[in-house]
Amino acid sequence: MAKREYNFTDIERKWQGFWEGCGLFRVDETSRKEKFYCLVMFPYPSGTLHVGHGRNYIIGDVVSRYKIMKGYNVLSPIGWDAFGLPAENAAIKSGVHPALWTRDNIKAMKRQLQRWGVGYDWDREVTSCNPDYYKWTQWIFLKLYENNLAYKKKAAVNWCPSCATVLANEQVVDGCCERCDTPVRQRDLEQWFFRISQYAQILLDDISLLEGWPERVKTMQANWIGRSEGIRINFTLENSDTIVPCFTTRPDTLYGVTFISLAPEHPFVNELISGSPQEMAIKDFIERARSQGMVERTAEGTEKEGVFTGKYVINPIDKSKVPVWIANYVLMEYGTGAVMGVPAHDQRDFLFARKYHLPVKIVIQPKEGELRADTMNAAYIDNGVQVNSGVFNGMPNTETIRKIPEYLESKGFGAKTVTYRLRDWLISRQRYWGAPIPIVYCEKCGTVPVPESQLPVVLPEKVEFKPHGMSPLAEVDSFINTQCPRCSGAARREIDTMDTFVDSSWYFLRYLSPKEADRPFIPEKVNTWLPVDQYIGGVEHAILHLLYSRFITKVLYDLEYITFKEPFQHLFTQGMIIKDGAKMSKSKGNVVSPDILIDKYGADTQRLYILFIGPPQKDAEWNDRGVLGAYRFLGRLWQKITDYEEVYAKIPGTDISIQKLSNQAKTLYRQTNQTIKKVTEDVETSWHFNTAIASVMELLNNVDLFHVTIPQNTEELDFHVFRHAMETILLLMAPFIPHICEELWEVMGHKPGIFRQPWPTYDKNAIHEEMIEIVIQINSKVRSRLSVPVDMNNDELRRCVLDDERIIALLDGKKIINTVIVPKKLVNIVVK
Ligand code: ANZ
Ligand code: ZN
Repeated sequence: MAKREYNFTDIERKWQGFWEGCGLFRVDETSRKEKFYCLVMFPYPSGTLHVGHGRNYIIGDVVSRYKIMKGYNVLSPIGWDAFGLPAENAAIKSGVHPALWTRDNIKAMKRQLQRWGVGYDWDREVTSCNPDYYKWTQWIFLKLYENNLAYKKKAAVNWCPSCATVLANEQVVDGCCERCDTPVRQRDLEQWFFRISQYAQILLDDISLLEGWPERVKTMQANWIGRSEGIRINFTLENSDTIVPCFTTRPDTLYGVTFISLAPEHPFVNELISGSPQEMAIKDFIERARSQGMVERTAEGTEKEGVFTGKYVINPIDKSKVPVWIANYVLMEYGTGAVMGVPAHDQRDFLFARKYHLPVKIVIQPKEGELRADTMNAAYIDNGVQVNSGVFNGMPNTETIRKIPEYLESKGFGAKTVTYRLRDWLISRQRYWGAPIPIVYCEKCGTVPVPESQLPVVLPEKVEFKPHGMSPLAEVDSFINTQCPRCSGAARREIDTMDTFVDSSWYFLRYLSPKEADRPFIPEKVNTWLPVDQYIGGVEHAILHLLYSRFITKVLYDLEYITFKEPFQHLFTQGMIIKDGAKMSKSKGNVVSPDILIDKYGADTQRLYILFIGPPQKDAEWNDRGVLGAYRFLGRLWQKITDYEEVYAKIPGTDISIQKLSNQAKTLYRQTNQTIKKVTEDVETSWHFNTAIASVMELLNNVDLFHVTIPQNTEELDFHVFRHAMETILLLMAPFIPHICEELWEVMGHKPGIFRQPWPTYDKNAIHEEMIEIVIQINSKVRSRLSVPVDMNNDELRRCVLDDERIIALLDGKKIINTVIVPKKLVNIVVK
């Protein structure tokens, strides 16, 4: 018979068709098997996937296939996070409509995913830019609006003059637009917000429910929420009743205040400076500070700048007179927008004071050594003993940090408060390619939500794309002009669209009933299938996407639509694939295209290499030679199995009894069982796919040392051990390299469908370490030898020796006085 070629192109196409045909990834909702919801973050349809993206989907596929073999009812869906800026930028640049651009990209990327052989239930595909999806994104907006969790306010926003759009804080990198690098400015606009701040505490508390999340991500979530316990201390404007509260976490330093600073946006600022001879100069400074952008203003390296208002406040604790400044490093969005300046004990205040020659007053001295205000060159921020602090002198500041607030509260000079860094979620975008916000403005009725029965508010198709500040929707009269849902009078539509993070904050619910026309999701279904058992995605989403999804889940829980409090039980964040020292990106030109590699070596080679490249949680460097190594391994596997293609059918399988095996077969059988144990542990507990694969490679090396003899009858067991080793390799590797394993499984004479096989289990008796030979002496004369496992302890060994038939015969009629054991060598029985 002609040698069978490893024709990966045909093989991969064949098995992809097979899985589709038998519905391997189609969920049977009537199944009684335990459910397993495996979710990969749905991709943004940017055009093409590179091998770096592939890691995410391939890892997800490994988990799904493994769980299928473990007997779970696996749900593995996919969809498209299809709204967003790039589509609109493409429209501006090349005139192609975002809808077309997106649709074509989805088509191309879908093909790529399928070529990798990653399995999804394609019947559940969701696309966030389709009206049947965004209808329900709008519904979510309405629910938030009805419950006072969506509101509109004028707010300073990050504005990119070049992209002509508002940017979220995270889109600002070093004070510049993440996309085009133009310096970001501040601008006031009426914006829609979601009141996520109301959920700050519960989002923080429930981090404790996220058992299966990486510690690092939980810490990032906690830091982003940024709970801070402190006190608002009321400073009073000199000769006035006006109170300026300052939020501080260090009330122990209150006697050290030598100035206070207001944010440039602080509402008192106008009142303070009007009529001042410095008014113009101050206004000028404020304008500059505001144009700096929030991120830059608070960055550590940014110069601390300020201006004196000419006014003073009174420190409530010692009635001292304190100058009022305006400073760039104070943000209106945090605390009270006003800070008490303690240069001796806060580094930013220290730099500020040195720059503007403000006094430095030490109120905490270290236990050892004494600081001097004129010679210190950095703030002293550690603990110590209170000085210059009236009745509190001599106390440790760890004590006054509690006592001073108690005193202030008793006098009505302040109130303890908790502040969060988490800001409300700005969801308005002055963009076309997003879900329209379902709001109408009526002269008579004011702001009116579009009733659910009128959803979706459909995005008009015919619009002009121009790179200027207004949304293209602003010019579509047929969209803007509408009827008031309340009074039927003429009204105007909101023209902002929603942040795409709103689209992605609930998509994992839609997968359970993607075609449901009357509801966003069916409660019974989501309550059965959620929380997601395993979520897989990039660490770049460790903060916002996950936080927003948690928030929306909690809102739906509170509104009693769902019964679970957290959407994602386990989270896995995979590392990036690096090429030539950098993250793969089109602009850097270091992208490795999966298509070329698949044409040349096949999908399994690429999958194997991506999984073998290193622990999946870590970044890994791409190496073209590694791909070749993976290809060669598949070649060897192919060869080893197809070499005996005709034998498998002739010699039917049989149980393996370890006692009857030759020594070399025993060794291979043991190694095979050890490999099952190792791979199962690596996949199940640590996700070390690379070491799992390495141990299978080692097993294949061991098979090479094994002399396969073609048996003449079934009694000859060695061939069965070889067969068992090869079948095990296929089963263990099936989640990683599914196509070739399916093909070879068939070559070995099985009915097609390796994923119908259970995940292999190991023979506990066979797994023991090697046997060694122990010399048995009687009265120091060698009488026998015994083969025992090396890890046998002395007691077991003694029992084993005394139970041995030959020894029993030799000892007949004699009395044992003593047994001397030299571990791993000999047992000497002393008799009389
Ligand atoms: C006086 C003081 C003395 C402070 C000292 C610190 C050390 P966290 O822990 O992050 O919550 N702060 C308050 N509001 C601010 C604002 N709007 N913009 C900028 N900074 C602000 O930080 C709380 C501290 O940050 C507060 O405590 C305040 O400075 C500053 F030795 O008050 B502290
Ligand atoms: Zn009206």
